[in-house]
Amino acid sequence: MRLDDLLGEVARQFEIDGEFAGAAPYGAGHINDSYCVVFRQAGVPVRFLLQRINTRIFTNPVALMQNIQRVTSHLAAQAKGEPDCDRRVLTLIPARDGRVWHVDADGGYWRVYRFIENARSYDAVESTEQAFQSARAFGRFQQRLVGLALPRLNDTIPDFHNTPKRFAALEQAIASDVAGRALLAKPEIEFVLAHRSIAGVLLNANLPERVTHNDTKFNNALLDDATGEGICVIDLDTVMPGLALYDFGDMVRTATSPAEEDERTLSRVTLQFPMFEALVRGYLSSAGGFLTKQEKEHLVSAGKVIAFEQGIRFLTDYLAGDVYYKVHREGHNLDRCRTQFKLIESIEQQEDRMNRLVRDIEA
Ligand code: ADP
Ligand code: GN1
Ligand code: MG
Repeated sequence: MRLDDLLGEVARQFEIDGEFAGAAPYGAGHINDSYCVVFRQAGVPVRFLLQRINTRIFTNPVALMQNIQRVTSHLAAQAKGEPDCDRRVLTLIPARDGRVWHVDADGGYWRVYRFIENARSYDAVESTEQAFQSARAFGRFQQRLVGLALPRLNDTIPDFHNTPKRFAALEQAIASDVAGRALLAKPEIEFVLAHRSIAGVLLNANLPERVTHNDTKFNNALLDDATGEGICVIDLDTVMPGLALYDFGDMVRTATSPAEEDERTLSRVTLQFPMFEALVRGYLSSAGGFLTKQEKEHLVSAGKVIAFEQGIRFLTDYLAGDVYYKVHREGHNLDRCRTQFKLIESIEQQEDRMNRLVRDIEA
C-alpha cells in the first residue's frame, strides 16, 4: 500500500471528526516515524500528530502505551485549571475500539496525539532563555510525577541508562567488528577506553529511584512561539523509573553546545558556560524542592556521564552497521559520537567552575 493511503487508513481508525485531508512526515526524531495529519472539521483544517512506534526498539508497545496513558492522565490532572492547560500535556486520541493505539494489518503500532499548535522544538539551543525554559519544563515534569500512584511504571527498555552495560555492549561490538569499521574509529575507541571510569559515576552514587523522562534532549521540549515558555514535554516512550540526573545530564548534553548533535566541525562543539548556568537555574526552579543534596552535588557529573553514554551508544551503532538510529549519511553515527566526546573534553576543562556555580547557587 502507498504510504499516503496507509496513513489515511490508519488515521481514520482514531476518534477524529471530519475528513482526512492529508499527511506528511514530521520532526527530526531518530526512533519513531512521525507524521502531521490534517483533518477538515467543519471546513477548518485541524492537525494531529500520528506516530508509528518503533517496535524493533520498543518490543512491548502495549506496556509502553499503558505508561504513557497513566503519565499523561496524571499530568493532565495536575495541570487542570492552569491557563492553556490542554497545551501543557500531551493528549492521546483514542482509537475507535477504545484503546489508545491501533495495530495495522502488518502489525505496526500507531498512536495519535493532539497537535500542540503555536509551539515548536529546536534541534540546537539558541539562547540562555531557551535553555532555562526547557530545563524548567523537564524539572516540572519530574516534580509532578513524584506523586504518581503505584504500581511502578513498566521498564520500556530495561537498563536504558545503565552506562556500564552500554560500555560492555561497546566492548562486544569492538571485539566482533561485524561491519569492519573498528579501524576507522580507532581514536574514538581509545577515547572511550581512557575515560572508562566515567561510566559508573551515577550508578555508584546511591541516588534515589524516581519517575523520569529519560530522553530529555532539547528537541523533546516544545517552546511556546509567543512567550518562549517551555510549554510541553513530549516524546514519552522512555518515561519509566530512573535517576533524576539522567534527565539533567541529557539536558547538559543537548542544550549547552550551539552545534547540532551531528556537527562535523568539532570546534563548534563546546559547553557554553552561560547555557549550563541557565539549565541549572531552570531545573532547580522546578525540581529543586524534591532533589536531595546528593543529587544536586552530581549535576555536573550527570552531563559527563550522559554524554559519555550517548557517545558509546552512537559508536556501538556505528560498529554494528547502523542498526538502531536512523542515519542519513555515511559515517553519521561516528560523527554523532565525536560531538559527544568533544563535549566531554569541554566539560572537563570547565568542571571546577561548573561545580563552584552549583555550590554558589545552592548556598
Ligand atoms: P521521536 O521519538 O522520533 O523523537 P517525537 O515524539 O519526539 O519522536 O516527535 C518528533 C517531533 O514531532 C518532535 O521533535 C516535535 O517537533 C514534533 N511533535 C511531537 N509531538 C508533537 C505534538 N503533540 N504536537 C506538535 N508537535 C509534536
Ligand atoms: C533517540 O527519539 P529521540 O530521537 O528523541 C534515543 C535517545 C537518544 C537520542 C540521541 C529510545 O531519541 O535515547 O538519546 O536519540 N531514543 C531511544 O539523539 O533510544
Ligand atoms: Mg524526540
